[in-house]
Amino acid sequence: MVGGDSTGKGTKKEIKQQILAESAQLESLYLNLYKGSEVEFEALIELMTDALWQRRAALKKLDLEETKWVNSAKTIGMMLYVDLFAETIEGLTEKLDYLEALGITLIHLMPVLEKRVGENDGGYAVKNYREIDPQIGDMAQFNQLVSQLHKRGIRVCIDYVINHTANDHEWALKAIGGDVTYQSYYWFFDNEETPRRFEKTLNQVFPNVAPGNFTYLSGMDKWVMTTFYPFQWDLNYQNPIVLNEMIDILLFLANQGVDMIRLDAIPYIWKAIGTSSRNMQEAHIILKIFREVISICAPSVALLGEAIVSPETILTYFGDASSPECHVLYNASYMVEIWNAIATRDARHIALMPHFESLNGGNWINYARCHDDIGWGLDENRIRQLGFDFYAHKNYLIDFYYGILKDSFSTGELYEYDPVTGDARNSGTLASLAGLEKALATNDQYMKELSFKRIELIHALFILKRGIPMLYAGDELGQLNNYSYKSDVHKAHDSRWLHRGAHELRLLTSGNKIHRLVYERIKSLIAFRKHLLISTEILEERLFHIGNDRILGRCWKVDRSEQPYIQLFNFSEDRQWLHTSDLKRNSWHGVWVDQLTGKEFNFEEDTILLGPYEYFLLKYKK
Ligand code: OTU
Repeated sequence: MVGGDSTGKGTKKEIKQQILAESAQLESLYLNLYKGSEVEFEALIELMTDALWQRRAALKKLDLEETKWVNSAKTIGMMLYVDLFAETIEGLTEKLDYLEALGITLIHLMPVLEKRVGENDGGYAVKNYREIDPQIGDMAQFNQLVSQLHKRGIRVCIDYVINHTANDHEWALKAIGGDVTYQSYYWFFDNEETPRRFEKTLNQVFPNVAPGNFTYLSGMDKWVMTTFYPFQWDLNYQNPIVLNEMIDILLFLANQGVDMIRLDAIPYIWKAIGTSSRNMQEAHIILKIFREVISICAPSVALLGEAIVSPETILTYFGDASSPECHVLYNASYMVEIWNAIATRDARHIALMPHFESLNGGNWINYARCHDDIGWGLDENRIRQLGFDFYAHKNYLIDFYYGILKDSFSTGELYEYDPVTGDARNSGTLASLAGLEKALATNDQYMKELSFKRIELIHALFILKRGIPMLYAGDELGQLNNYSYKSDVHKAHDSRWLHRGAHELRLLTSGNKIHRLVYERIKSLIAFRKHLLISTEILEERLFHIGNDRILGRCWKVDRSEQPYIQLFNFSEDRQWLHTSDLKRNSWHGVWVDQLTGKEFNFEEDTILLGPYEYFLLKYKK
């Protein structure tokens, strides 16, 4: 990194020299992607120089630590919408005690930048990347918030929607006005011929709510590429000026003091006719360029890539030996398999997952729910290997979480249902999907207890896992589905709003007491993780075989301890026994203590009993 001296700023010329001295890799990536674009590369160096010149001394001091915090086992995240959580930035400032008491050390504030007027995909259609959305506050308040969070030891992540802008972004408006320079920022076509050729090999992200990948603009009599909603115009990264603009904004955001930037929809950023236009090699080069720029100009800022694709493909976004890409990625496959195993009570869906170690010093984010739907990105081969028909199995999960199966405890909705193929994704809050909504509606004590245990188990599965646990605000209170979106014209067609209700803090004091119990339990799980890992890191995590398919076995190797920590999770509402031979096979003998409850287990006895949805974290005693 450069600018290591946090006191002396150096002249602009010196800063440029420092950047040039470190930009060999950047230059080769850039000029390989954009042949003959020496002028644009020179412009990139200039804008980087400006950004580094403007970077505050306090941030440069943080830069000396680089992104070490990303790998700390003490990092616990929560993602939230500012407006849903606290209406405004000021409102959020007043709720910081709540987040701190819960033990959160990283908050992901979902789209905070000025969004499109009217329908805006929950803020993922950005009108202006340099302003905070006026409905929640302004940049001065945001900067204040960041420094208050930092004082409390809480890091901040914001979204950067890089694949598209809103159609009321300044560039789009200029393009509509006939400015060809800005038309070249997007994918414009005079007629439908090229879009048709493109469509032959493209998939659809929103086949129901936004079919097709192109939108006809009648006022201009032109077509524009819109992979997501028609008001989200895909940026054209084949134009190096677009990349320069987007890097300029990246550094502007980094200079606001945020610690992490979530790059939205990275698999989509490079398009080429005759291809799927997803996960293209050039998309990786662009991410490598982002990473080089960040490590030169703001090395304490981590890039979180959002790629919800197959696990093998997600992994590639950590980069390769030649150069790194994202620091952090979502462990989407683990999320899907949690729900798969919960519905089927079959731990093998997780137990048989291949191990994907994060690369290039990066880390995974583990989570169960977020603001999006659950897309069933299952591993077809593994499902077949377990003896199930893949399509029947997937349909079972879809119907199970829709709640229409007789034995389903779940209350959810379909998302992007395709009546022709029967394919769909599912929406719903963690608690409703885990059975709390049905249990409360029927006031069945047994179902209430089971759903409580399920909610706890699901949280334990990702809080007690190597990586960064990320909670979705509201889940810590066992919040239920919110159906009010159905009466809002901008939302009714998009069932993801089912799990985007306002944060119901009142549940702590009023309403069914089960919400308070959920909150207390999750709070203690977070505290437990932090306490357990206070002076140690998880060096290695692996799954081990257990003869009982209802039980998942996982262990951690931690430093300063010869014996690992052993985790056992029961995925069933029935009691389950496991033979201690499944443990002794790994050379684990003697007496072990559950760190959560203090309960002791002697591996010399024949079996170990786990109650409904019970889980243990065992440490060797003697
Ligand atoms: C993301 O999700 C956001 O998380 C969504 O809230 C946005 O609507 C969307 O981008 C557009 O900005 O398809 O169903 O592989 O899965 O980018 C959610 C990545 C999505 C995609 C992901 C996208």
